[in-house]
Amino acid sequence: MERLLFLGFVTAVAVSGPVGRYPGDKVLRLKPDNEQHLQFIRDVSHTAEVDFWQPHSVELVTTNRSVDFRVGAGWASEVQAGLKKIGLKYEVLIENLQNLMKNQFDRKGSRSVRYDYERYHNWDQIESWTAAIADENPNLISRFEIGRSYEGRSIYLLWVGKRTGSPKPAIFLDCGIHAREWISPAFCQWFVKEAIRNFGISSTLNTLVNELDFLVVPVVNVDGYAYSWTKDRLWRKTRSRNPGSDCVGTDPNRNFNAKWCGNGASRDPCSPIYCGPYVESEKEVKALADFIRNHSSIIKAYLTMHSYSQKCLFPYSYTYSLVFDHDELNDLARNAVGALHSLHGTRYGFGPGSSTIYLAAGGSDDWAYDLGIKYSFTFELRDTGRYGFLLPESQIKPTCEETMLAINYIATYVLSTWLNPMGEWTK
Ligand code: 0X9
Ligand code: ZN
Ligand code: ZN
Repeated sequence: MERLLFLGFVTAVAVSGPVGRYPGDKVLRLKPDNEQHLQFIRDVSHTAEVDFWQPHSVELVTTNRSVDFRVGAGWASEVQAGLKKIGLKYEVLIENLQNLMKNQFDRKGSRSVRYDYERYHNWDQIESWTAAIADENPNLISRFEIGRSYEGRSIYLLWVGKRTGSPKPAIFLDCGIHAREWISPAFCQWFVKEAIRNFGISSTLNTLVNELDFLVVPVVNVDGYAYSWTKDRLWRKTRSRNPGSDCVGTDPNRNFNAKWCGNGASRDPCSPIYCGPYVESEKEVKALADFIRNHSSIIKAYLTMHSYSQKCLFPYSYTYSLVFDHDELNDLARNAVGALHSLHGTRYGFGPGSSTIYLAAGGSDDWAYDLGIKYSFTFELRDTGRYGFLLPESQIKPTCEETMLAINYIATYVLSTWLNPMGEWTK
């Protein structure tokens, strides 16, 4: 039986207002292939209004890797002229950022009571959703508050799985570590919805929900997420204040205890990849890390959802050294993205973070792996840059559907490695 979630009082709000002022701003993509190109990009990053999307910071720009960045309206023509002059070809990914944002935000306030999983939801809506879905599925879902954010918001964890009376192995899944990556929280909500929908129906997911628990944190960086809805759609970090600096926030995915503040992280509070003043300085990171440490005996896999670039990454990102389990994780990632591809033909890359994208110390996946959680993966969801962080709502469904196949694959694999032929736990 399909169970629907009704949220009596939640009406989808008409969202408008400040989402960052970006009229006339463009997003460009280019691929530097020599030192002159690199130098030009560095110069531009200091003089012009630019903001790096992929990679996230000018320090991470290298030759033979494409770069996406936003350039302010007032700088666009000058930067484009400069690029032509040095012979660095570029592509305009987004002509006018504000128009795109405006189109995505100008929607009528619908009064539907059924939770719409094919839309992005603000934090208040997601918070109500966590309460409602737990209330309506008491046999399958419990909601916990694992901590509070810097600004005092609750960080929730949904414990999803059939009650069996005995402790079950678990798969940890988090979303929304980075604020602007809206498809990520949308995926966690989709995942929970699917787990309930399939419950009782004979399906892989049903088996998984019977045998495993899924520990789902729909939004980790709740303050940043709220801020991305109200003030700046492209906010990435937390919202904690940095003493002695006007710049706000720490990159939560540089704040974990995994070669903290090493390569690919910055000590500058103004950097989008600021590692924070000390390990786990961010309350959101501390809450997540504490929970995982306290449940490390049952957590068999750690999955964290980000966007964009369509990749399935595994440790390490803090070093080029291969992990002990490299071959197994590489096979698993290959098969997971193969399953994903089978639905809509979406291509994902895979491999260790360091060699697949860039060195970036202090990430949650590396930390979880070093804690002993072997199956540790970061997903970078759709797309590859056409819309980037502004992935249209029309892509929520296909993105989530295909990603479910990858998660199912990993969960099924993890389950199989722990069960003997009698279906009993062996380790
Ligand atoms: O740089 C990141 O934190 C992630 N990419 S994102 O575009 N979503 O910001 C990649 C994380 C890979 N893992 C680690 N760096 N540990
Ligand atoms: Zn991210
Ligand atoms: Zn589809």
